[in-house]
Amino acid sequence: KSAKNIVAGNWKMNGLVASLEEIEALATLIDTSAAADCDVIVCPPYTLVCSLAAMKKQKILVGAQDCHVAVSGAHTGDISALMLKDAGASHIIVGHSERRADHGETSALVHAKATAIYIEGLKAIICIGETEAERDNNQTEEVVLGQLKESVPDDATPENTVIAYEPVWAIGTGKTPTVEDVAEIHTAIRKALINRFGDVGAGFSLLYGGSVKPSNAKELMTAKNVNGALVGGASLKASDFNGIIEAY
Ligand code: G2H
Repeated sequence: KSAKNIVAGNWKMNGLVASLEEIEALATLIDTSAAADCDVIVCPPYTLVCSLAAMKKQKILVGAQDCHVAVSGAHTGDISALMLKDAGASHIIVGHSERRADHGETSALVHAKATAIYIEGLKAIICIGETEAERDNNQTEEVVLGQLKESVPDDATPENTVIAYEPVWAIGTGKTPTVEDVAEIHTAIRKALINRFGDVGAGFSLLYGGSVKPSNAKELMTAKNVNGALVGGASLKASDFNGIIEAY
């Protein structure tokens, strides 16, 4: 695999990590010593990006969970990519299915956010994935490749973009697709990237997300065209997150 391996934690809006003491305790326990061959990224809520980055914890890259498309302006409650860069973030997740569902975010908006992220020289983690109904209707590939096409800008490169495939029905549910299913859709994503970007398409890191835990990480991570994981629930407990990092 020529793409870089990545394990990224998405803390979402979890009370367990809502205070500085808690993130310090958690971040201190994250063990990246096994991560010789992969980048470790932690994406806390906005309010903790600055504190986590200030810890300068060796080998932990800091990310955010979303951003606005604009650099600044009258957008009450929003945060720009520039602000996140200033706070110490290197990566920003965009298009997570929870944002697509809770805030009606479209692939066109995700595309605009990724562009805003590139302008600041940061890296976008662009999420795509089908719902259970779409899967039951055999529309998985059509939906996922459609979101990929519309969400990923033409100036995406393996250096500024990571793709995360997260089947919506597997998020926080404990259910996961089979390794064969993951390999099949990741291979379809890889082919679409090579068709669009040429040989460079082989270099994009493709992460699997959805109920990844230490017990299934190894198997999921060895699937064809899987270069790592985007981890929600299991990233809130250092021992679980460390177990997933060790899967590399
Ligand atoms: C999918 C994932 C993290 P979880 O949203 O992005 O969450 O691992 O809890 O299913």
